[in-house]
Formats: sequence, structure tokens, C-alpha cells
Amino acid sequence: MVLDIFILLCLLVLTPQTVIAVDKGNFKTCSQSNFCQRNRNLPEGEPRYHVFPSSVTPEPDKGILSFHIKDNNGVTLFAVLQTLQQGILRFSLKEFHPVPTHERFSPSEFSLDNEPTKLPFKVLSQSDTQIYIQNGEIQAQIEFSPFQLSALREGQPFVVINKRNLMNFEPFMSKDDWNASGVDVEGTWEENFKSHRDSNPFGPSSIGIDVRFLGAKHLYGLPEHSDGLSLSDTKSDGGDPYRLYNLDVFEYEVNNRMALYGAVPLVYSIGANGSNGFFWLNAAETWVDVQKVSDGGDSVVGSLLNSVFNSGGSSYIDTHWMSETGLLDFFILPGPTPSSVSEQYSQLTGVTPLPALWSLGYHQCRWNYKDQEDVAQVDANLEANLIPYDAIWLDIEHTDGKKYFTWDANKFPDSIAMLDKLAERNHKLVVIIDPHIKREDNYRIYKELKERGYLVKSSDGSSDYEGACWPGGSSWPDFLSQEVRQYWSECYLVENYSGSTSNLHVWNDMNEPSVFTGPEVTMHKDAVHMGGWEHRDIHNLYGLLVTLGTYEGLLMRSKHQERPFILTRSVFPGSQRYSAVWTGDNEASWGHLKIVVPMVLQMGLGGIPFVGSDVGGFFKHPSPELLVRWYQVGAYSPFFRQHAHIDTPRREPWLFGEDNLRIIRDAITDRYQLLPYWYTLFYLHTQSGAPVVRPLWYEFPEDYNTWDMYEQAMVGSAIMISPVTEIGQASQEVYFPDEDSIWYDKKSFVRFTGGETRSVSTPLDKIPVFLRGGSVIPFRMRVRRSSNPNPDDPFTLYVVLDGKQEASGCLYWDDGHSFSYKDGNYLIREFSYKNGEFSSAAGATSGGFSTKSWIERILVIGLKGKPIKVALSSSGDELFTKWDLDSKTLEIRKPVENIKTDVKIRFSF
Ligand SMILES: *[C@@H]1O[C@H](CO)[C@@H](O)[C@H](O)[C@H]1NC(C)=O
Ligand SMILES: *[C@@H]1O[C@H](CO)[C@@H](O)[C@H](O)[C@H]1NC(C)=O
Ligand SMILES: CC(=O)N[C@H]1CO[C@H](CO)[C@@H](O)[C@@H]1O
Repeated sequence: MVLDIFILLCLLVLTPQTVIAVDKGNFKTCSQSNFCQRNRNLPEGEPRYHVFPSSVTPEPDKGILSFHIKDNNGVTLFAVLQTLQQGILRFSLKEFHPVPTHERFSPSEFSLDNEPTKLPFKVLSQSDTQIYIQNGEIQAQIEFSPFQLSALREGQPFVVINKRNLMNFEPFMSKDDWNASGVDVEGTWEENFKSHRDSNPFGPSSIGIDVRFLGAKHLYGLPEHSDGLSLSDTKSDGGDPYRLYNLDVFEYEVNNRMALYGAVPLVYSIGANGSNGFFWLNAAETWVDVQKVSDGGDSVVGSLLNSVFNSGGSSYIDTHWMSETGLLDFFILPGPTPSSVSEQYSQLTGVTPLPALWSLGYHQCRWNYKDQEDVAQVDANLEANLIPYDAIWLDIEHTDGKKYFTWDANKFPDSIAMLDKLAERNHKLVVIIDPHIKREDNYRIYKELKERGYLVKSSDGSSDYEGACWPGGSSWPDFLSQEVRQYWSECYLVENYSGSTSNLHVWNDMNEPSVFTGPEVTMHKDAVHMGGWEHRDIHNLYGLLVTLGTYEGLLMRSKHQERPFILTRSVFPGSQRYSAVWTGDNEASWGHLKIVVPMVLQMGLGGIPFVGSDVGGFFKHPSPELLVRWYQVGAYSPFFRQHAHIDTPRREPWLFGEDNLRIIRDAITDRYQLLPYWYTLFYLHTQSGAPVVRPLWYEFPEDYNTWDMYEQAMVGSAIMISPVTEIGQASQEVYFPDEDSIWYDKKSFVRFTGGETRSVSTPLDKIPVFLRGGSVIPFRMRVRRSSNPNPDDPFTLYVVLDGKQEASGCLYWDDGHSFSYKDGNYLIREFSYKNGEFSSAAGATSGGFSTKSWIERILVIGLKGKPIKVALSSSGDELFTKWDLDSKTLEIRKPVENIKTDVKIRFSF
């Protein structure tokens, strides 16, 4: 039986052409999920939870306020409110009495970067009905009956929890007690979906809460969905809530709230109260309803109340969070700006450490480069066609029978020679390593995992869990266990991974985990992990755990000398610390191209900045026009890789004629020239958690025209992209945000005024990219074979002036691959132009990196007029300049002999 289903599913998976779109019947709707129904159908406004006033125990010095909450059935819950840094509030809830029959899982250990710092609070008032405390600039108020928690700033609430009394906490109890409580046992205790039965041995234990964002007009976040950026009202359109349950959704659709590969239960609001965040820390299946309420937004009174954020009066957005099980644990991030929300979130879950510079270059991938000869050909063709690239990739066919950490000896007889040959020209190899392990006794890794009891167990708790994936019958390592992760890490050591060298890097795919024979193409929820945890408890965390094991392995391999590069498909809060991510198995269609920017933005807001899409679309064959336009989007995505399904025709850039090749090469060239800027943005991310590519409203929260935009995006704070995502589009409307801003076309330097929408012509070779007045942007114009053949190559600076004839910006630089920056081996340059003087100075924390790089060119864009003299301020020595009358740009040649030299240049008019 199992085999039949397996063969059927494999056929489906292997012959995509026969299937036009996602088979929705394979995936649950809320009405097919018992706990989602139970929570979604709760009556609004019926008080069910009350705080015992006498149990309220403030411990202001420790930053902990604890109390008991009683439900209507006499169950007592234990609640803790913690006051954290930057006004962050953390609330958690678990059973107290009666003693639960099972523990609740918390992913904190893996998701949180550190134990958050608790700060002392002040009790402002306390009575029999409420307690009111102060945490930095934020207040928290708990009302006792019914239980309600509000977060306030200057005494004005911005987020209210349990306003609608949708809080729900199903305590773990025996089957008899559950039955006695009057709720149907059918479907609550065990559940069937298609041919799959979930034994749910511990019974219902779902949790839920409603969260109101006062004054909010839009909510964003909840990656991963193939949807626009501003979350839609899930209650008004009769559809399902947003679902967070990591799944391998074959041929996913765009504009859809179905679950995808990753889950980050985090939202940002924007509106009258600026921007606030809410982070629900739970690794079980989760659904989130969104309801937008606008009362009086358009009335006169409403508009009189408008703040600088032009809120539209007293509108608000209600959300309802529902998880199948786990600790009820959430954080309120007070903002009040989008960048403060992302900073607060990154303080909790960490940041992406500085990536290796090469990983920001262009990646050439396909399922599959057939053999060593094929790899050599592709490498030679990239070089012959003058296309810089950093890595070539191998998909599952490189292995011996889909047994990872092995090679197909016929196709790759000398993988080490291949790796070394690539390394000679500074190219890398990335290979796929998936977590499904072929059940074959002569496969050493399987044998050892099995013998050591390292595999996930099936619901009986003793036999190894079995399912089908690429190799056929497979089992899955139990990555929840530190010992198992340690084993997995060691597999990456060069001495253990035969045919590998340190030039091999890693791609962890199928880590949702994808199980072709499992319910919804994933692991059964009643499968058992170490410590008796069910897969249900940890599901959304599994992919992160795989990358954690890999990350530690790659660190170990280099003896902590080299920054690991890992690409993952599945993510959870904290994944950003280990891996880059791509948006999974998309398809070659204009609709999928259009959804790339919002998906990249969503992931970045979710704290995971290193993200991109399969250029060209994974399934199906792109037209040359679609492929070219996709390269133009890819070149401005943080992660830039072409990839394609095994059944598609080859699509390397030189296969589409000279003109298309030239345009694709230009896009890739743009990427390489801007690498210093990209690298600096990743550095800035490590400092503040700011996404690298971000929504317009993130930079311009007060320009409400941007709040509903997602096809345009900011790359850092200095560059705006408005990529073409429609067929035959000869021109497009571009909105230039912020009426105080000035913008310049990146190539022609044509000037645009902020606050206006303008039509821009978009022939195929045009990428609409605009520079923001007020910025200094570092480039390296000499494009080589890859990102790093000549570390001493010079920099070029674009000094892009704003309306006040000012600009500022910075450059972060180091060796691009090691951890020596941690010992101060880096440089930071601060650039500015003000009062007619350009200056390059060491940044406050500048380190001791030594380099021969110099500044070969400074291009000043937006000068009011041609200066009569440009000279070094110190010596008065005049510099060689060239004024371009058409574009009104001034070029200064070879102004600085070393990038590290402090210099001031005086402009006389
Ligand atoms: C639940 O309890 C009722 C009696 O209250 C009993 O008739 C029924 O069989 C029980 N159901 C289950 C599934 O235990
Ligand atoms: C890796 O190699 C070491 C040393 O040769 C060995 O002790 C260890 O068992 C190997 N581990 C794995 C997972 O292959
Ligand atoms: C802190 C703050 O300004 N809160 C406001 C949030 O929005 C609502 C509705 O507009 C106001 O009533 C609050 O005062």
C-alpha cells in the first residue's frame, strides 16, 4: 500500500508538465483542521479568563510579573509578564492546576539568540481590578476580569491583547476528563486527513489569542506566503486565515494564503501609532486571521484626529493567532518606527552574520549539471561569455542514488579535481544535502544513524519513522537532539565526506521536512522526537535544526576560520543566523516574477535578509523576455541564483542570442559593481537587524502613499528599484516617495522629485533603478571573473546630493571570508558632502584592515552648478575633474591613493 502511494506521488512529482497547478486537495483548509475550527468558531466577547487579584506578584527588580488566570471550568493557568530591553513585553502562559498530562514545547532555545535581558519595571498603580506598570518608555496594563493586556506609550494604548475574549488555552488532560468537559471527542482527539490518521495521543492542547493593533491601517509579515505585502482581511473575503505550517507545496500558486516552506509568526503594523510588532513564538501548526476595522476613518472627526502618520482616525486591525499546541508565548514589540520593530525583533532572534562576499555574487544552478564534463563546460562558457559568477551548483543527481555525502562515481569520478579546478579561478561549488536518509544498510550514514538510535521514531515511539522521498524509502535524523546534530556536523568534515574539499558549500533542501508519503507531503504529527516530543510540537522548527547542524559542521570543517554558506528552503525565527533562503519551487510565469519582490520583502521583515528567487522560475521554460526581466530582479535581490527543473530545456545566459546575453550580462555586471554596497548593507544588518531589501514604507513610514506598495522596494536606504514584471512593458509608472526627496536614474542621472508618480520608459535593457539624493554609494567598477580575484581593486563613490546639497554614506570592508573582522580586521569609512566639502573619514569603530585599494573616481550627482575649483582641503592641490553638461555630474579622477586615507575635498563655486 505504502509503496503504491509512493509510486503515485513520485510520478506526480517527477512529471510536472502533467500537472498545471497546485493540488489544493493535498493541503488542509482551516475547516479540515479541527483545532483551527475550534478556535475560529469561538464566540467573540464572552469573558472566559480571569486573573486572581491575590495571585498578582510583581517582582519589579527582576522584571517579572506573575499571576494566576482561571478559566470558566476551574482550570488555573500560570502567567508571566516580563519587561525586556527597549520596552519589549513578553507574556507566557502554561498549565498550573490541575497538573497537565503532558509538557508544552518552547522553541526559545533555538529561536532566541540569547536569553532576553529583563529590565526592572515600576508599578504605577495596582488595585483589585488592574495593575499598571512602566517598562522604559512603555507601560503595560493588565485588567483582571476578564483578563486583558494592553501595551501603552505615554498612557495611550497601541496594542491590546484579548480585547475580543478569543484567548483559548486547552489544558492537557486525560481523554475521560476531556469527554466529561462536554466537548466532542470525535476529531478533537484523533484526526483523519485523506488516507492519513493522526493518533494525537495527548489530545487537544491548542492555544489562541486575539491581538488588536490600535490606529493601524496595514499589517505586514507572516512569511512565508506567495502573497502581496500588506496582509489581507481574511474574515471579509470568506477565505482561510494565513497558515504557517512548513510544507513542500508542489507548484505553489501566487496570491495565496496557503502554507509554504517557511514560518515566521511575526507582524508589523503601520498607522496612527507608527509601527508596532507582535511575535508569536510557537513551532506548531499556526493560523492567523486578520480583520481590518475602520470606524470613522473617513469622517470629518476622523480626519481631524489624523496624526503625522495620516492614520485615518480610529481604525484598527484585529488579529487572531491559533496554534495546535505548545507554550503560549509572545512578544509585543513597541516600535514606534518600522526600523525600531526590526531592531527589537533582531535583538530577540539574532541577525545574519556577515556572509562570505562570494555568496553575494551570481550563482549558476540547475537540476542537474550532469557530470564533471558538464560543470567544466558551464564554467568555460560563463568565462567565454564574460559572465562573472561565484558558484556553480549541483542538485540531487550528483549523489550515488540520492545518498547524500556521496558522489555518483560515473558522473563525478574525480570530484576533488573538479573542486580544485573551480577554486583556481575563485569559483565555488555548492551541493545539495537533504535530510531524508536512504534506508539502505550499506549506506554508512544510514547504518550509523539507525544503530545509534538517531532517527525520528514513528508514533509507537520505538521503530524508526519511515516515508518516501527522493531516494525512495527514507528516514529522518532527529535534529532536535544535540548529539544527532553533532553527528550530522561531523559528516561535513573533509576527512568524513569523501570527494569533498573546503571549496564545497551546502544547500539544505526538503527540510520542512518533505515526505512524499506523509500527510500534506510532510512528516506525521505523531512521529516522536527525543525527549518524547511529538513532531507536532516542533514541526516548523525542523528546517532550522537541519541548518544549525550544517552550520556547526561547516564551522568545524574550517576550524572556525571561514564563514559558512548554507542555503535552506525551510525557515523559522532564528534561521537567519545560519542560512540564506530562497523562495522555493516557483515557475516561469510573469505572475511568479511579480511576486518575487513582495516575498523578498516579507522574508526581510521576518528578520531573514539573505533571500532570493530561482531566476527564470523553477518549473517550465521562460521566454527570453521573462528570463531577462528575471535576471534584472535577481541582480537586485540579496540572493542571486539561476535554477531550473530537470525537465526544462537548458537556460544558461548564452542560449538566448547576443542581445539577450548582453542584457543579462549587464544585469549581472550591475550586481558585481554594487557588491561593496550590498556588503555594507549586510554589515549594517548585523548592527541593527535592518532588512537589506526593504519596503518603501520601512524607509518612509510617514509617506502613506507607500503603505500599500510592494512592487517597488528599497535596497538599503540609498537605492530604489521598480523592476519590470510584465510582458512587453515599454514604460511604467514609478512612485518617488517622500516629497522632500530627490531621486536620480542610476544610469542617465535624470532627476525626479519625491512625492510624484512619473512614467519611466522601460525597454528590455532598462532596469528602473534610482539613487536617493543624500546618499554616498560605494561601487567597484572593475568586474572580474568572480567577486574576489583582485582584492586591491579600487572603489568608485557616487555622491548623490539632496536638496540641501548634502550627502552621506559609508563603506564596510574586510577580507570577505574569514572571522578576522572580529579581531578588528576591517575598515569602515564614513563619507559625507556638506557645505561644499567632501570628506572621507574613519568610522567610529574602524578597525585595522590593511589594503592597497584606492578611490579611483568620485562622481558627484546633483550639483547646482559647475565648481570653479576642486582641491584637497589640506594642501590646496587641485584635483583633476570632468564636468558633464548633460547630466550635470562632476567626476573627480584618482582623488585618494588609499581607501583608508582620511581626506577632505573643497569645492569652490
Ligand atoms: C464520552 O462520554 C459519554 C458519556 O458522558 C459516553 O457516552 C461516550 O461514549 C464517551 N465518548 C468517548 C469517545 O469516550
Ligand atoms: C568523522 O571522522 C572522525 C575521525 O576520523 C570519526 O571519529 C567520526 O566517527 C566521523 N564521523 C562521521 C559522522 O562520519
Ligand atoms: C500611543 C498612541 O498614540 N496610541 C494611539 C493609537 O491609536 C489609537 C487610535 O487612533 C489612539 O486612540 C491611541 O491614542
